[in-house]
Amino acid sequence: MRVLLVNPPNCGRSIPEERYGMRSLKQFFRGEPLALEVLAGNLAGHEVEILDLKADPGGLPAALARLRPQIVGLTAVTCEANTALRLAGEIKESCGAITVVGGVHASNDPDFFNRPGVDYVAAGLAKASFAELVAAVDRGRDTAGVPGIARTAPGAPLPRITRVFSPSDLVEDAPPRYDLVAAYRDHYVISKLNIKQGFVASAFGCPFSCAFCSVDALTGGRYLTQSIGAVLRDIGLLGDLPVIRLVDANTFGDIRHARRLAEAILEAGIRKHFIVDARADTIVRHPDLIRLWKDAGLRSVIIGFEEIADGDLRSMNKSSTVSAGDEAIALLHEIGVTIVGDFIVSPEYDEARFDALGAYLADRRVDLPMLSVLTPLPGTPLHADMQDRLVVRDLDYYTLTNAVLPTRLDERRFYERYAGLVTAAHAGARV
Ligand code: B12
Ligand code: SF4
Repeated sequence: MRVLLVNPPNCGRSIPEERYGMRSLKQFFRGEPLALEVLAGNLAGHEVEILDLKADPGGLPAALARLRPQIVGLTAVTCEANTALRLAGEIKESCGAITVVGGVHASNDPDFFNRPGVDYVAAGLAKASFAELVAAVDRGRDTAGVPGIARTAPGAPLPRITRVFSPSDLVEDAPPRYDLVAAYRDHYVISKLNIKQGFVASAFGCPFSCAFCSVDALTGGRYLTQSIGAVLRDIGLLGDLPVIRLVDANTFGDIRHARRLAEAILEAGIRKHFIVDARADTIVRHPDLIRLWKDAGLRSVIIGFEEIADGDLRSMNKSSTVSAGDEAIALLHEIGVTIVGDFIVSPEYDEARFDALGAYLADRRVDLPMLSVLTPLPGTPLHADMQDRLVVRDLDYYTLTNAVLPTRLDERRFYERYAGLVTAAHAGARV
């Protein structure tokens, strides 16, 4: 079959820009669409292309005309959901292809895509299930029974999507098709540093369940690791790229696996810089692991500090503490690993809480603080708790840089304080 996999363009809207002319809060990130490369890897025997509209925003008509796809798969996070829906409608109208939407938003809020223009919704890791769907279409078989994927029924309830994810869903013997994005490779750089980076997955899901996080739905709450051999193979496939971002939600969620991976990188003589996501409490509990990873090339750790008071961390079900954050910062500086720190600014913040976060950031040596606004993302426990309080429901604004809940401060003042923190954080950035 001819299959086109589409990464939506950078999208999402900005309230501070639209209402108050503040441009500094709009973020545009780019990186290779590993999800689509992974899906393509398991479609041997089919003619597959990847279209990255983040790198080539006007590329859709030409790709449709060239490939004349029979199936088009779209990926989308929440702020891309409206765009994916619109693209699916345009694609169907233009070439009549079967459209399938998957990814973070489809996994957390599959009903959203139960609309005209979308034929199937895939939930969770879909490397195996998407290949099963494509094979069923190819052979003219019934497509209703593929676990993990539902046929849409606009106007009627979407059938319940069930699939119990297991290591077999990783289909490890089929590597990601990095070659399919070769034409876009120059776009995949770490912004500001202009260093090329490649993405590799070493694990999926997370053993924790923070209330605001939408990762749970991707694996049905399980934490699944890729075999060491598969991770080394994927690093090798990326050739001479100097930086490897392990895009796992939590790279050190299984300490034994994380240790074996670092040892294997050292034994194989791989000389790369690695960027990983890790929790502060894990770093504090396992300093030897972090030292081992430093030897293996660890350059930066992305840590979700989230909040600066233990009560707030508890209410987010973060299962970590402010002091663990402080200890992790000290340890990483001692070892010589830079820290990218994620912080969540609540719309509930008043002047005093903004002051407190500003003082914390000025005091702690987080090399690059990343500040997002607390956003109840559909499908998360936070959304279940707060959906009645939402004042913005248009998913275009769910970029994590807009207040979709009421602000305690006057709204303009909230964004002024938020923008002030972001500017200060980036001015002092050391990554
Ligand atoms: C790498 C990454 C990016 C990259 C690349 C994404 C891309 N497609 O271009 C970049 C840097 C561009 C990016 C950008 C953003 N990101 Co991001 N990103 C990630 C990260 C770290 C890893 C994703 C990944 O590659 N995983 C590995 C692949 C193999 O797994 P996967 O994506 O889950 O794909 C599997 C399944 O989901 C499914 N699947 C996925 N797509 C499809 C499509 C089809 C057709 C099918 C059948 C199946 C399917 O099958 C895949 C293989 O098993 C995740 C966190 C995480 N660890 O999940 C956040 C994450 C996805 N990002 C997030 C966010 C918020 C953003 C931004 C909005 C940030 C911002 N403020 O701007 C932007 C969105 C884009 C924009 N507006 O500019 C959130 C999404 C939350 C949500 N519900 O929306 C996450 C979960 C992190 C978080 N903070 O919680 N991101
Ligand atoms: S530790 Fe990180 S990845 Fe895991 S649930 Fe919490 S926020 Fe999500």
